[in-house]
Amino acid sequence: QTVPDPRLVCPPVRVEDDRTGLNIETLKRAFLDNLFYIQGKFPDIATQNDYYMALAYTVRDRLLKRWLKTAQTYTEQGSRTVCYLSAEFLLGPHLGKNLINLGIYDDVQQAMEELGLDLETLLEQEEEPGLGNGGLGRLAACYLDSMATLEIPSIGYGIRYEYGIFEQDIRDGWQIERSDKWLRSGYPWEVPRPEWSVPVKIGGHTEQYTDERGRFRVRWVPHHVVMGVPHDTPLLGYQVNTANTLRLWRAEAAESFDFDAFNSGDYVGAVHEKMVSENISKVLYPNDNISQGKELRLLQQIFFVSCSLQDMIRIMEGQKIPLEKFHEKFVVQMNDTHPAIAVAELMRLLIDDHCMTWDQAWGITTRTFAYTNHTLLPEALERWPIALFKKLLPRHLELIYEINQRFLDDVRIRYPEQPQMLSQMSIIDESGERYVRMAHLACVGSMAINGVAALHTELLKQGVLHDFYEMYPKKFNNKTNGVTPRRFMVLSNPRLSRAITERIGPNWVKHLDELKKLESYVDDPNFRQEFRQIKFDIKQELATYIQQNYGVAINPNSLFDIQAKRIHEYKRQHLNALYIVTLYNRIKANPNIEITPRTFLFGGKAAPGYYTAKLIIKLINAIGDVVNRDPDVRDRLKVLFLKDYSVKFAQRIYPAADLSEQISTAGKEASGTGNMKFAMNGALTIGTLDGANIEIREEVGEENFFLFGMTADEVYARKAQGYNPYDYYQSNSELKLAIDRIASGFFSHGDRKLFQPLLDTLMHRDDYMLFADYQAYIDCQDYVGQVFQDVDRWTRMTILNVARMGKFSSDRAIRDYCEDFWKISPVPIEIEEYSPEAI
Ligand code: BZD
Repeated sequence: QTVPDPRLVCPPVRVEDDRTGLNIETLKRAFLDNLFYIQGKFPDIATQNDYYMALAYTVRDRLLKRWLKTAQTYTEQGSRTVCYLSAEFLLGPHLGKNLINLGIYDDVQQAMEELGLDLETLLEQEEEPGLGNGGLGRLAACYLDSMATLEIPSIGYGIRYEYGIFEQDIRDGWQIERSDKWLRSGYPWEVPRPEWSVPVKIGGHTEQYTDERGRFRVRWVPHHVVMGVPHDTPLLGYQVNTANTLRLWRAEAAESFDFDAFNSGDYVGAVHEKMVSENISKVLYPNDNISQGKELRLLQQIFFVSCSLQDMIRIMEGQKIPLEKFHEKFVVQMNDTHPAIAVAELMRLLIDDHCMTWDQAWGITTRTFAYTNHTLLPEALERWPIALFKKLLPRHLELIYEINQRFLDDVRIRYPEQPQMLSQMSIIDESGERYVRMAHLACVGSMAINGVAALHTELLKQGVLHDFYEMYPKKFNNKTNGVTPRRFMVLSNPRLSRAITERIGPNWVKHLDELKKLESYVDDPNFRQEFRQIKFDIKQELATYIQQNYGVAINPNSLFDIQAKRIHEYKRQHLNALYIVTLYNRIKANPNIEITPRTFLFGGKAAPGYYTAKLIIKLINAIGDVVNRDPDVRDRLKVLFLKDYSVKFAQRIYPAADLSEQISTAGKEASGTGNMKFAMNGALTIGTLDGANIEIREEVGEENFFLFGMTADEVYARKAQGYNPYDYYQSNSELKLAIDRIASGFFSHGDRKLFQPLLDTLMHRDDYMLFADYQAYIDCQDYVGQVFQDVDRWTRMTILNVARMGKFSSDRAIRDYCEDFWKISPVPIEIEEYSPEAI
């Protein structure tokens, strides 16, 4: 390496220059400069998108020094680093978050105002990268935010899908999907790094050979090679200089591979192969909690995992750290089993490419990985047919067989008299067609395993991962989820945040436990009044938005009852719908009945191939169409399905809620995180004893939580007894009336067939036990309606909810991971202050 000319090294960046300065005049100048030089526009012909882009570049410029300095510090110090491997990152818009984290939101707002522009409008322009389905992807994004804020060296690794989660439209009450072109107007937040591209082998076969030193080796001769090109996004922490990296891989054809085909004249064939390679990062699979055993999905997994592990090895080589210390340099957290092939891939890299022995490689591997499980649902557990594995990843299959053989030897020693343990715990499922069980691979290859809420971790230990818990009890450790208060309070609810800061100071944003101090204001009439006023104003804004976009008038004084999350039978949006029909029936039977006026709002996407979920959307819309128009209802009920729920839209929804619906069948929702976001914004929860609801209730106090329904144990017991939903239908008159009204075609223009599939499932199977919980839910909802009338009591409950949500900050979760699994401490980043002499 040549030594660079010292004058070329790191030009001194003045804090006050146009690319770094944070004062209003500098911001304005920089903005106009970017509008001219990057967007190529004079202000008078610029579009709102041009303005957004100019502002985004202005803000990005201000991240760069922190970003590069962060990378440089980690390199110089050889810092131990968390690599968070996730097939999904649901980031949400960057601009607002970066303004908050840089501490320049208000100044930029003023700068824009002085230029005649409205910051809110510009923020609206940003198209969010929808690179995730729901909770799992959003959790990854919250964790990256907390790691940056806590100054923890980390890299997020994932896939740069060209098409993220589809856009949802509603036509005639049905969901229709449109492809999401999030890159269409340019994406200013990323920097491609083609110089760090890596090859990924696919298919082919393996060969044995003896190397020059007489060692027995295996060589993988792939069918073809795909290149992964990293695209980096800086993620700045809150009020720190740390800006960590999210590195997403885009698939590209390898040049060498096209070469032969080009030369032999098969131009079209060569281009076709190029297309096939690029398909790998083309589209996000739109299923949440369902595993689709598709070839392309397995390709996506090996693709981003192999790229990421090779990248880690490159980083170690750059820092001159010997590969034997891989597990000291990195801890690799696997977000569910989607990256679990990493266990075999790291073994392959260490043994085949870096000549390590099995024992050495296995020692490193099992000290490197940790595995987070996000679901108990059997349909979500990933298993890949052996034939598919062999076709795409022949070398990995050999390695997995070897890992399994050695593992089963341990099992045999541990359980000498129990041969069934071998088939139960094997990484290979041999009960019928043979499969690779990815959760088993993850458990065997990891030093730590966690569920995402206390109940979930317990159920994992008792159920799906019971055998692994018996064998390795010390690996298991619960990590209850958390969410970032920067996005879900400061950014999405600035008024509430200001009111809080005025009372208890600003530290709560980084130390959410400090919200406790609000408890002393629970009887303060000023605070109570302000708290109510804020909620009312936000509800009114949402009402205006709904009037403008849906043409439906809603009453901001009504109880805003919101269920916003993916549509899934286990989440039971249709139980909510049954309550609405029940209320409607009561009104029809007695038009003068007293009921608390309510606005029922729903949001969420259904997987495109999940018919029942789509039918639930149709049902909600069908009920809304009738109820919203019926003069007997007299505006006491409104029902709306808000389309295209996204992170951006969620930020508007959480602050507007009075009631948060968290009504999954107990034992089915691993944690939930929406439950936390609603409660932090002063909504009360109606919920079952499921996932993190249990812990939320513990924190806020049972008197401040609307609990109903069976416990997980009761659910299992009832199933074991032989559950017959039809008995409930016959013996509960309100339930029967609700079901019969839907069945009669009342909500479907007389069509009695439309909802029959849904009703049949409920009456004869009811896997998620809506009927068993129906009466408890109705009673609880009626009680909510009463309590809402008692304004003082309600206000008190909501303030206490906010004050007691400290535990659910993702900062707490990340601290727990750091202490228990990762053994990493903060690395502060110093930025030299501006000093004129230095220039
Ligand atoms: O993960 C969710 C769980 O359902 C929630 O209970 C939990 O709070 C969050 C975060 O831990 N799981 C998912 O979101 N899962 C998926 O999106 C998914 C996607 C692809 C394949 C399988 C599952």
